[in-house]
Amino acid sequence: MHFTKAIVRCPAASCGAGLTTAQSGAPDYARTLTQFQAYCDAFRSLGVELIELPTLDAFPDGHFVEDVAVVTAEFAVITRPGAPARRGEIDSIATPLAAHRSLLPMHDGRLDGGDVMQVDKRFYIGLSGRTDAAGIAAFEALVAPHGYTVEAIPLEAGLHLKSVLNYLGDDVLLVTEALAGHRAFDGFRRIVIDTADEYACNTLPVNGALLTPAGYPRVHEKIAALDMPVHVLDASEFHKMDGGLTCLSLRF
Ligand code: CIR
Repeated sequence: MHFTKAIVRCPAASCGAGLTTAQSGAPDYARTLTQFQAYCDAFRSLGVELIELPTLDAFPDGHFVEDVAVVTAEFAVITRPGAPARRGEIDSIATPLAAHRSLLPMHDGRLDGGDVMQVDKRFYIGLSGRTDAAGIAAFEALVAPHGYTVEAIPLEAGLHLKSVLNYLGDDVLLVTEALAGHRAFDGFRRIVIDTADEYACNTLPVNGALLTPAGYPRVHEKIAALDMPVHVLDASEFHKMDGGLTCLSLRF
């Protein structure tokens, strides 16, 4: 899919107070902003116009905009984030999205956009600590009338499905060892990455290029075989917040 726009939100000074399981110390705010700007520059260089939302000091995870909405060619689902502390973020995403898509708000269950991987008209949704069966059912009820199908993928590890699995286009998946053998992915060409490199599984395709985190040479070598331009981005501060490159934008 060719993206013309992406919604991003600059991290707030409070970002170090967000949820995280990573035990790698507090993010450095100046470095966070530098890494965020490099991320935005990569999008612009790939022809994507950015819609930049104001910082949300009251929501330290508010820059992970991917979790509060799922945007398709026809509509945008407004999710019910699994972490109660993040639920208030939806109010500030609905208005900017309404200018571009009709909105389908979820009213039941829990679901984070980071658990939703779209491949054409099919959604693979992680059943995770953030997304439950009721959330997946509520999501399916919203998207099925538009011709989309849904498959739940139980997760044993990882925050979100897209922490361990991403679709790079042309039937190619980047997937960790743990999930590579799942029968749902039999029909795909799978690039399997070691558990030690899991963070780089969160590699994001944008308009024929790949955005991937710095520090994972084994993954860089594997994706080089796809013959797509690769933008290696320092994401160390977002890693400390349990966030990756996909979480920082909503593309459409
Ligand atoms: C959280 O725990 O909700 C944030 N600190 C990280 C969210 C990352 N989002 C994503 O992977 N889609």
